[in-house]
Amino acid sequence: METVNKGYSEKKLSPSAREIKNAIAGKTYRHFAREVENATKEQIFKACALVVRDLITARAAGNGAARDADRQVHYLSLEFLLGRSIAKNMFNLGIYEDMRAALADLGIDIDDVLETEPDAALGNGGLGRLAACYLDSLTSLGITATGYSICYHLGMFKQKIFEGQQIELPDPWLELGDVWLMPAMDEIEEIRFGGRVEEYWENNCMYKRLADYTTVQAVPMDMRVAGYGTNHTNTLRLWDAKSPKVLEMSLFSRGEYMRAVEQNAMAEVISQILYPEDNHYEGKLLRLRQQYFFVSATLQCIVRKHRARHGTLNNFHIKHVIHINDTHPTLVIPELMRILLDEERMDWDQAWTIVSHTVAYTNHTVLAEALECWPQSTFEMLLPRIWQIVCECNDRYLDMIRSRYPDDYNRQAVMAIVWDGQVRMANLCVYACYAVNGVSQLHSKILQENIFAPEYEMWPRKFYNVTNGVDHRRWLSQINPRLHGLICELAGDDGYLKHPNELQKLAQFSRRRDAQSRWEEIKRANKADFSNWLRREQGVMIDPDTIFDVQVKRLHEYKRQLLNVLHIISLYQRLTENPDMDFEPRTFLIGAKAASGYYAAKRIIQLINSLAREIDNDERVKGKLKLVFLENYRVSMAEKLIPASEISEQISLAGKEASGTGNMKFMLNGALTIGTMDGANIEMAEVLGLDNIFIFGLTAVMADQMRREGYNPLQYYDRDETLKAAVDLLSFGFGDGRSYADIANSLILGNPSDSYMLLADFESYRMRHADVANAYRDRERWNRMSMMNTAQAGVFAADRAVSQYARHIWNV
Ligand code: 26W
Repeated sequence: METVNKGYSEKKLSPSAREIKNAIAGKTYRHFAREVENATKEQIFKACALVVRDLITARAAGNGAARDADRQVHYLSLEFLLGRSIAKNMFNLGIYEDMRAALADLGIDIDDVLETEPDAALGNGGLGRLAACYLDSLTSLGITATGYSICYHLGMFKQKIFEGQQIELPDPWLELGDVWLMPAMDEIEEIRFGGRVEEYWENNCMYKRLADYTTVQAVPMDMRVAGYGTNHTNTLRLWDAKSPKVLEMSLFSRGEYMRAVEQNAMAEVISQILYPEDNHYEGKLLRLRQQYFFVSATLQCIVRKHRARHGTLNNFHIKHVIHINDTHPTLVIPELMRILLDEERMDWDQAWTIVSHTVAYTNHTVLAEALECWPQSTFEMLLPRIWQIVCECNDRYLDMIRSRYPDDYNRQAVMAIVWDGQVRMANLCVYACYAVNGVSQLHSKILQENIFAPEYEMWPRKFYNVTNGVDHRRWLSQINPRLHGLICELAGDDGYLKHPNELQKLAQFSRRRDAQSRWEEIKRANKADFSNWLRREQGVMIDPDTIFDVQVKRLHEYKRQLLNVLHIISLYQRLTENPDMDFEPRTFLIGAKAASGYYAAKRIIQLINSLAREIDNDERVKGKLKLVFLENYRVSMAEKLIPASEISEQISLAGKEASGTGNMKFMLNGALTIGTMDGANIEMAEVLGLDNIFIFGLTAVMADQMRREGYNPLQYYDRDETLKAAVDLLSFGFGDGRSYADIANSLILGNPSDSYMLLADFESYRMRHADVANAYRDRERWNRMSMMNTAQAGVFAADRAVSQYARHIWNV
């Protein structure tokens, strides 16, 4: 068809750009009956996305052989925090420049198209984003893998700040985000809930089946994933819950109109919303329904395809590895047992051999309040057959423990799967899975020595460490094109894209003044870009000639945003007492969402906003100190912020942050870390050397010891004037009339107080910040440190992590 041409010469376009241009115009016309110049920006976005999607589909069509691989990975995660896809896909397809030129030729700025895409926020934080990074690496490394999750209609809530407080708004991302999804109506699965277990005889054997159950349909919504530098593609399958049509019709015909609609809604709520709790579980029935829905649909799908190809499930564990991302998909274990026992009619031992050779588990947190335990009554009512199987697992497990440790009742109590009216998902995982891993060296050690110590004693060879990694192509090359350009120029090529360790080539330039000054200019330009963006987005002005000190992550007490606040208060107080002091001007940027029911976290958000306002209204610190609460922190904001960041705050109490992955993204972009010896910070310090990172505070061992000996925060409060003044300001309150005595009291009064030992670490944190400011003044030193951070960040690439999973755990 004829395309629009606003008088630009088509001759300037390369043939491939011209094809893309025609394709966009074609999509706009066919899907929306509009010429490009009359289309809305949403329609243009969708048209571009469809063009991109077609290219991925064409790649997929070409790699049918690869999908018949010998052994496949199935990555099950209740969260995939994808963010935006269009730029990522264009990058991986290598069509970004053509697309930009094509759009320019249509009179459209590519950035406007990219900005129109909503984030697919199907996750809370680290665990969900990790799944998204790994899916990219799996694909780029040519590994045959499928990701599975739920097609939440509402993703992570949008955060608004109103009068300093967090308000949660719904996130109906599918209105535009559905453009990436292709329903596979021929692969719908039926999921059964409730009912009762019925025993029946056949050929002199007794079998079990569910009766009087209700069903929900699981509709696959597939997102095709393109890799970088390969034609290989993979699929992310998101399950959408639908009411079964037949049942609904029968109710209608019986005149039960209201009940039919009710049942419809009951079924469809399953995929309605992502639970916004991070690192905190609640034994909610709907959440358990989500988990079983997801797991059962996924397994039925894998099993059906396997049967069609092999005619038997005897070799299931040879052909598949099912990876469970934290305990959320644990029900795959009893669900696969159910299929093998009840449908395939295997005996228990045979079924167990298959299951226990198929499943691998990654733990992502040691916080007790995050370990999932379901109340037995809920579990039994919702999943009666699964409950029987879990009980059988528990009985056999306890028999085994008793035979190994006959008189050790305590060991049974700790290791049991069902205990005290609770079903403990982590214990079932460790029992059933052939591999269990943590996500950083320290975290894996804590799992082995603490959380799963008796299990480790029983099966030491089950336990692994795979330190997390991030998609370095997204988190460096794509989001920081200036730095990418300089790295390629210095390194001589873009080889680091496929071989992240080649970033080390930068090290030899870290002392070169010319390279340093270009490095610095790029950071300055990124800071200016971010400042402009923030002014447009949030109406806040920040000065790109101040240090950008950033803490962005979920709001949680263990992550200690409050420690950051106490330090900012201390700087503020010092400045107001001494306005003419020599002071390196700083902008503190804090972004965080609090789980909707997490009161203490919401209070901290309010506090940050009160303090930000107080500082803004104080003429004495103008131009020197600024604090901004970044509203609605999300993947697409991180992509703009991280390239502009200079200091990365990674200040969790040692022993609490399993790994952290934001820390790695900052490091890749040349920000320097101020952090504790926690999670992957330790490994960052190891590759950087202590000269290139600002480490402070208690180690995990010291913190444990201090807790055992009786930690007393008052002792620090009484002794440290600066600390005392900062804590007292919380109680005293701010110009907006708000006092935070409750927070101050949680630190120094009460039992327990200061659970995350902020006061113990405050002084060392403050001293380290003084070192940061000094280092910043020495531009030569700072730039060298910054370059060394990027140079050493290659080990934190997801490609490395996924290769380790492939070799040591998945055997693919
Ligand atoms: C059931 C409630 C719930 C929800 C989410 C419990 C636990 C979670 C996640 C496991 C929390 C999470 O995202 N953990 C983070 O995982 C990252 C990836 O491994 C790590 O880098 C972070 O340190 C860890 O907090």
